[in-house]
Amino acid sequence: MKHEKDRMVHSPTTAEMIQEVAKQLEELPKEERRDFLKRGVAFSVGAAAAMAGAGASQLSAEECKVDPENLPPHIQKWGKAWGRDVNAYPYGMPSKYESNVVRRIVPWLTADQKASVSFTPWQDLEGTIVPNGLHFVRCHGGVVDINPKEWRLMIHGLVERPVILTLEDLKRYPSVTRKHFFSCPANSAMEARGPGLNSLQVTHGMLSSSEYTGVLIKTILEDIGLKPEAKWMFSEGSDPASVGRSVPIEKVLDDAMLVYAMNGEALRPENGYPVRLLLPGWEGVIQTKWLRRLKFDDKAWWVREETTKYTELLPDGHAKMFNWVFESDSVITSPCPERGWEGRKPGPTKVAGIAWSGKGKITNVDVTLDGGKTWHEAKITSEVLPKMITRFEFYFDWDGKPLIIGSRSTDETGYTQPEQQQLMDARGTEFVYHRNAIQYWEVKANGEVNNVQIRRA
Ligand SMILES: Nc1nc2c(c(=O)[nH]1)N[C@H]1C(S)=C(S)[C@@H](COP(=O)(O)O)O[C@H]1N2
Ligand SMILES: [Mo]
Repeated sequence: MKHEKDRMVHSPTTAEMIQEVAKQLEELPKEERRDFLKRGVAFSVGAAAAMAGAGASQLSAEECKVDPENLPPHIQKWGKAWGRDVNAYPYGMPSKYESNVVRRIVPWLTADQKASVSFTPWQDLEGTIVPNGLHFVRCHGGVVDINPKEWRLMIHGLVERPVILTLEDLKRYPSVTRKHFFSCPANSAMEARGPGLNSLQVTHGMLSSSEYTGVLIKTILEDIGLKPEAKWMFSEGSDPASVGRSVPIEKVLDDAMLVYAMNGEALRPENGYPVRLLLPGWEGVIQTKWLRRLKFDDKAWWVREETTKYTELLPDGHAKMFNWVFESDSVITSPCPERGWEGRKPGPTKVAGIAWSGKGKITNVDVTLDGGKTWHEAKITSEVLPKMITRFEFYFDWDGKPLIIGSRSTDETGYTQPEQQQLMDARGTEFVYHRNAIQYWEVKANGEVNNVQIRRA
């Protein structure tokens, strides 16, 4: 790629996005306009909220004030009186000073807030585990509440002994506990054709990671017997959307899990309580929540979510189906549009981020400060586990001049993340899912950080 001729493409401003909606509106048939208009109005509010929301705090001015009398060497005010009762919050809550660390939605993105998505705030997270209350939520029919005593899992089709399991039955099987990232294939989909919103929470917030506890499906199949003709497993949810998908038997017998706990506690309702399917490293849509049925057969089911949806339209007009696995990906989380370097002095500094691959371990992460002309090896700062978030940092002396920063990860298959231009050359302009191109942030001299893309001129 010739960098001298590259150009930088910016994230649109709110005004530009509203104009774009107005233009699309004109092109719509009249009947459809009214519906779209409703979304258009929300669009402007949402775009602004998505960009500004992250900095907003729910604290009063008094609570945010820094009183010099309350700094060392003075005895600080919280050291002069009794604190709260130890069990004031039987289920503990983060500090009130962290009340802006929440999931967020983009209101105009979906027609309602039930078939919708709420994004993980990576700009505020450290380490490799996403707390349960911040795991992204993607639903096609809303969140349902299931009484665990009424939960049943039917396993049938090409098995020797069909069963209907209770939660207690499931928990009697030997369990495993494993850490994995979890992502919707639409993570970064808004970046597929150009920079989307100016927000890390939106560009990469359909990604989370957890320590999962559950039972390998292989373990259950060893007990009930899988017939040799079985080549596929159909998994079905019990919510109104159900979101059934066909899973090839190789994956089922490798590391597919029936998960009942996340980060030490029961799954949250949003994530499929009491039991969800987990297919480590694979796209989220195939990992059925609120599971009710597993059926084994010798062929796939060709359901909606694997034929008309979640396929990739290629330049030659063919659609790629069954595109399950995530390739190597990464993003710089600090700085990012929500957490810029405003007010920062030149000098020793660092950029930090996350990398992940559905194909195994991350072996290497490089960081660029000049829009991809030169790359420097980053330091891995966390455990390196297969199909799991890996943390990296890169240290340098910032001279206070503008930068275009980005990261690219390589996984144990030797595959390295592509540039956006390479991805578009290979996949055309109609793809939206599995967008794993290098994410660039522009850092201005005043510290402001913007979502940009580098394209061949
Ligand atoms: N039953 C059911 N399973 C489902 C869904 C759903 O709406 N219903 N959404 C799917 C999609 S598209 C994704 S990305 C993941 C989201 O899981 P999460 O909400 O725990 O992040 O669940 C998948 N499994
Ligand atoms: Mo998804």
